[in-house]
Parts: sequence; C-alpha cells; structure tokens
Amino acid sequence: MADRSMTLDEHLRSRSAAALPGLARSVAGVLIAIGRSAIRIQAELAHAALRGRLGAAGGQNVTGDTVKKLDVWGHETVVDALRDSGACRALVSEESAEPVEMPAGGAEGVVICCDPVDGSSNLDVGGSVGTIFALRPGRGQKPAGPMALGPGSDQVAAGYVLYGPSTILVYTMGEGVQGFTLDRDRGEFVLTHPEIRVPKRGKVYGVNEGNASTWDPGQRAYVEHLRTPDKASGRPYSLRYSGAMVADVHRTLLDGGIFMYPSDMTDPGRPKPKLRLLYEVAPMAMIAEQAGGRASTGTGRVLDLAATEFHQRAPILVGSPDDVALAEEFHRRHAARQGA
Ligand code: AFP
Repeated sequence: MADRSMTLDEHLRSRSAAALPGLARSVAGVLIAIGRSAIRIQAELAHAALRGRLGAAGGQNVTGDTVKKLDVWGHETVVDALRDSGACRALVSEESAEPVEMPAGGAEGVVICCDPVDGSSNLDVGGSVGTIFALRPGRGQKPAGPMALGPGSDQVAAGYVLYGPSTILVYTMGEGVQGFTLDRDRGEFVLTHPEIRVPKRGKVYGVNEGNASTWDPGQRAYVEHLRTPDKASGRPYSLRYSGAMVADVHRTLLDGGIFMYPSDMTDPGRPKPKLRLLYEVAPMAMIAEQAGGRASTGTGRVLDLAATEFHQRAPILVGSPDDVALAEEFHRRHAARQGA
C-alpha cells in the first residue's frame, strides 16, 4: 500500500536503494533535481507578469518556435539543477541546438531529454504549461549527448510536471506511474496519485481540429467516428484541447480517452509531424504504457521508433488502450484502401 504522506525524495530514495546501485542512484538524483527545478519554475510562473518575464525573448529555437523569456529562463534553471545533481552527463533540451554536456556527471550518470517549459504559447494567457523529461543511460560515453538517440524503449525513466492550479509531478521508472502534488507550504512534492492507471476506454478526445484539412483520411474518419452519436458505444466523445501537451495527456491519463497530434499529410509523400520525439512524444509514450495505456504513431508503437536526430519530430496517438487501438484500426483500414 503506497504511503500517501511520502515525499518525492523519500519515495525515490526508497526505490533506488532496492534497485541497481549505480544507474538507479543517478536516475533518482536527476529526478530529485527535476523536482527542485520544478519548484523554482512554478514560483517564477506565478510571478512572471509581476516581474516582467512574460512575452517573447526574441528569435526562434532550433525547432522554429518563437522563444519566450520563460523558455530561456526555464532552460537555464534546469541546466543549473542538473549540474548540481552530479548525476547527469548531458541534457538534450528544446532550447539548445546541441546537447549540453556535463562531464562531472560521473560514469553512471544519465542523459536527459527535456522540454523545460512546454506549451509556452499558453504563458501569456494564464494557461497551463508543463515540463517534460526522459532519462536514458549515459553508459560513460564522451560526448554523452548521442546516447539520447535510439528507440524510446531505451528510456529508463520519464515524466512531466504540470503547472496548473496545483503543481503535479508524474514519473515512471518502468515500474508503474506515480504522481506527486507540490505542498507549497513545505516546499515538497507529496505522493497524491500512487499507481496511476489509465481507464481502458474514455469519453474525451484531444486534438487540434483546426488542422483537420491536413490529416490523412484515416485520421479524419476516426475523429468523425468519435463525433458521431451512438448511445450504445458512448458517442459522441467530448473534445478537450488546451494547447499544452502535459495538461492534455495528464487529463487523458486520469480520465481516459485519447490525445492526438497526427502528422500534416498535405503532401502525402512528406508527412510533417509537429511534436518532438525525444522530449515530448517518447516520454509520454513510456508514461502511458506504464499506466496501462497505449501510444502509437498511427502505424506502430511509439517506443519502437528510433530517434536519429536530437530534435526529430513524430506523430502520436496516446491514451486509453481501447481508444488508441481503434484509432490505429482506422489508420490501417484507410491505408489498406489507398494501397488497394
Ligand atoms: P509550444 O511549446 O510551442 O507552445 O508547443 C506546445 C506543443 O508542443 C504541445 O505542448 C501542444 O500539445 C502542441 O504543441 C500544441 O500545438 P498547436 O498549437 O499546433 O495545437
């Protein structure tokens, strides 16, 4: 039975003591560092308007997004916390074209892929944002950054922090999914959502429907199916979409349903996905699977997809196992029809 008063630090220390000594200790050290940086980020978000921290920093990041002041500040905050942990060998961040190497991370140090402030278009309108992260073994390599490449199944831990009405940190080390809520008075994350399990099927879908004209026919047919009333099978589904993946995936994990960001298929020969594989798509896929859910590209398991570039993009359909399986079925049927 999980102890609901347990703090994140206590929880991680108890888990890593029972597991492999070296790597598990580094994983715990880096997760504790992420927790510390999340406490700083949530405090800064709460005061950003008062401190003149909202708005654009000027310029675009490596993936072409407009960089906000808080994106830059969040990246630097995460870098400082990871360096202090002494357990991280490199950081792949949305806000840095090349990995940030941290040679002091030690032979057992891990490599982390992170989007420090994801959903940053919500910042200036008081919407939810998040931090997403995934850890892979550093294997003592120099430089360590390239160890972030390869399939998502190499991830040894993944998680996110949701900055909403409360600050919630959810993580997996490959043994289920645990959720902690920040107790602002104590400055500690406390276990509030032990052993999160995604419902087998939900009633809500999340997708940017403004992009519907760019989807392939299978994706369009699936969403049309969700919108078509049928009492017996619980349709129509409700649409919820926040513009911040963390908020949408968190809701999907707790309430069930499906979150999707399919590729732009305007040119069918050149699919254009939007979300980043290493620090958005693969971490959320690991969390979903560990919670009993499913994560697909539409044609295959996300965690089998191998990253060959740090800022590579990939499509994702993630959530309740039955909902994602049905979405895949629509993609399969339409692909078969087109091939015929
Ligand atoms: P930003 O961090 O650039 O705002 O992007 C957020 C995000 O990567 C992800 O969190 C959202 O689910 C998705 O993009 C929203 O994208 P659209 O605005 O195209 O719907």
